Amino acid sequence: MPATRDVVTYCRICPATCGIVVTVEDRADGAIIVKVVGDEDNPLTRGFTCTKGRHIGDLVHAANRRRTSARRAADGELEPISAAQAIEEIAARLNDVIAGHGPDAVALFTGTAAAMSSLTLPAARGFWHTVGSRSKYSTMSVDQSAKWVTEGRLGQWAAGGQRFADADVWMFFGTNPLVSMQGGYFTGYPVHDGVRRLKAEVDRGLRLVVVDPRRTETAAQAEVHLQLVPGTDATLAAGLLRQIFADGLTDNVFVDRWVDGAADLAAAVNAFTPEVVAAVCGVSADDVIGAARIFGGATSGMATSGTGPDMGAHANLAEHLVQSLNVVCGRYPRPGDPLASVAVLGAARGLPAQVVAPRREWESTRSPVTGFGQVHGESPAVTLPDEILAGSIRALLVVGANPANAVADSSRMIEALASLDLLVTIDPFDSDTAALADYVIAPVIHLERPDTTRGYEGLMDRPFAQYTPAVVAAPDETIDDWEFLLRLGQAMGATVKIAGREYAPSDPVPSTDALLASFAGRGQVDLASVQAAVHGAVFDAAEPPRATPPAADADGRFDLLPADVGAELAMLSETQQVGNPGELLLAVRRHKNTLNSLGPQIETLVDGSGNRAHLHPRDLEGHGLREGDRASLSTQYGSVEVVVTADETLRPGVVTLAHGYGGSGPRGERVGANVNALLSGTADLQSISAMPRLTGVPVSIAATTG
Ligand SMILES: Nc1nc2c(c(=O)[nH]1)N[C@H]1C(S)=C(S)[C@@H](COP(=O)(O)OP(=O)(O)OC[C@H]3O[C@@H](n4cnc5c(=O)[nH]c(N)nc54)[C@H](O)[C@@H]3O)O[C@H]1N2
Ligand SMILES: Nc1nc2c(c(=O)[nH]1)N[C@H]1C(S)=C(S)[C@@H](COP(=O)(O)OP(=O)(O)OC[C@H]3O[C@@H](n4cnc5c(=O)[nH]c(N)nc54)[C@H](O)[C@@H]3O)O[C@H]1N2
Ligand code: SF4
Ligand SMILES: [Mo]
Repeated sequence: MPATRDVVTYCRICPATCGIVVTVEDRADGAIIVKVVGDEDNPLTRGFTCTKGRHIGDLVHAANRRRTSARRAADGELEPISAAQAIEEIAARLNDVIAGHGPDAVALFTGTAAAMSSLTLPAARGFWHTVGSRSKYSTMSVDQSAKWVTEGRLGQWAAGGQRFADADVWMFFGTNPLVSMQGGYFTGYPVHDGVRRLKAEVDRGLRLVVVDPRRTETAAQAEVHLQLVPGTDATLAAGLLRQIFADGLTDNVFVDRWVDGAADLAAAVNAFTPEVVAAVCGVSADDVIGAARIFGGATSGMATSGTGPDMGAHANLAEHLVQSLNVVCGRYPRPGDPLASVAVLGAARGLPAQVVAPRREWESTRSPVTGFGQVHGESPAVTLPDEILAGSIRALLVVGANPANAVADSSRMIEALASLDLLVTIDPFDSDTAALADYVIAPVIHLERPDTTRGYEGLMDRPFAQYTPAVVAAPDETIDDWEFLLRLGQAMGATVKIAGREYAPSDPVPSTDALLASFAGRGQVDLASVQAAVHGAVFDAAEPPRATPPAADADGRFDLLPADVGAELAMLSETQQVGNPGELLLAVRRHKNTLNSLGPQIETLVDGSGNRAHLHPRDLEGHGLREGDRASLSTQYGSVEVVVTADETLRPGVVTLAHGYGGSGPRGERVGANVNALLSGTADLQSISAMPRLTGVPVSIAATTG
């Protein structure tokens, strides 16, 4: 029997950071992960895992995992190259681009995998600062950019949101945390051990309202489920606001002190009667009234949203109105209240209970090529092809992202990426983006690196921290993301600042552990104490950060109805219709076994049938389709072939097809259809954010003959 050992660590596929115990077999040719189970002794996640976590070894050891970096040769094929050589060559080429066209001609694109190691984003920020380019992109602009737009138009509460654990009510718009582990972006919803946490809170008496076209795992727990037509959230939220105003359920003391435009908003939503909402959204008028009363009648608890409302026809308006529910009801921490997130390895900061006034940075940062400005210092991902094709961006560095797959109108993105002077991606798999790249850097992946939970403290409501050593050694020729970024900056001749320290070109590169220590340098608990708690620990000694009193001169106010929001709302009340009656609408959704484009290439996670289109059984029958049939799914922009499956949880008339498929599988074949081949990257873009329409998109389906 070969020797095995158990290593206590946590999964780093998604931000739920489930504690796991990994059984490793030490073989002559290296260590192999043979088993993964949930760590019952992890005080935060208590043994919870999902299938992806239990198959994390299949990702680490996947046959098609990239173990050596590669350079595109003259014949178009990728040839092996050492990371050190690649860094030298890339640095020289980036410096050439900057010398010829200025720093903005070099762009950075970060994605979800960049957030799964606590050092990658700090390193990317440090590298980016040295390049000095303003061309920054991330997947946030094809995800929930409406949240950033809303902060910019409505304002935000400096002390963040209320805590889930103390709430009387919670209203989820278009998020299914029991699958996605999300529940709203950086709100008080606990993503850790979320399945049991949600149930425990409902058992305690939390009143749950879910707004979702699918009877999701989360909706099944709700007191009221508003199963709306996708893309109609703005109308629904306007109706909820109308009812709350009509019933006098607003927090008038809060509104008087901190809010402008309440009377204007009340007038603007007046047309959205329960009957109008019922007709547009396809829900019952009584449920609209009931949901408004449950929310407005409570003393605490928030309305939070996920991707659903932020990917539809009126994404920015919908998000503005969802957040307005919190504003008019004053659902924010007051001085002395504990904040929704904690700090253990991070610095404890009390935050003031006051409004950060709206700031419309996009108005002063418009691109001469696209006319769109920046939101949170980022340009919209769908506009990247325009910048590339106009010649304003010539080199792109992709970190933990797969833009060739993830962005609407994938063929347009692919055409643009292929025309770059230089495309570099750091990716353990041959993603659609890697297939176009001049250099593909092979990174160390999760279980091969030491790490801490420092990067996820913003999502935790208890003062938990965990350190993990590397569970297995990384393949010799791989390089960690942070190290690649640091070395690249140094090779370009720059001093790079990461996690509070500066590294000049000739400085030695620190170890990952040394960098983790400097990243935890301002924490409430020292790294050594965290390292001593193998399963992670809740550090009760760490004071929960609390909301502090507002500054004496705090004069920021929420703006409920700025002119552009008012104009969109007026337009909405005139054109309240998404699609035509009887038409099928495509909606976004996530599945348990895949995380964006991670999963389809792993046979233990996804069976060979590829990306299945889900339809209500009645819709299958109505289109002459049966379970497992092949069909072509088409929009006015494109067509893909899918296998259909019956799904009773869907609202009739809704079709779901997950994103992330369509890349190459273990044998290089395409796995499933890419939904972004059906979506436009130029039509129906949201104002300000250029967010493409990904949900509530009319589709047709027909059996594939022959
Ligand atoms: N297993 C798994 N987990 C993931 C991911 C994954 O791919 N797989 N991805 C991660 C990422 S990158 C993100 S951003 C988060 C996202 O986290 P969530 O936003 O929670 O994602 P979903 O689980 O897809 O939930 C979105 C819900 O919106 C509903 N919906 C669709 N259209 C509409 C609409 O127009 N209005 C409303 N109200 N609802 C609508 C869908 O039915 C679905 O239930 O998940 C993260 N976690
Ligand atoms: N139509 C449609 N499109 C969508 C969505 C939708 O719902 N519908 N959802 C959108 C959303 S919310 C998001 S966030 C985006 C997702 O967009 P992306 O973040 O671009 O998608 P991922 O597939 O998660 O890409 C992550 C890449 O990182 C690689 N990777 C994994 N581990 C590591 C690592 O340790 N280091 C490095 N360097 N790379 C690693 C993976 O192999 C993968 O290629 O897609 C968006 N696109
Ligand atoms: S939910 Fe699944 S993928 Fe996310 S951390 Fe837990 S085990 Fe990993
Ligand atoms: Mo996302």
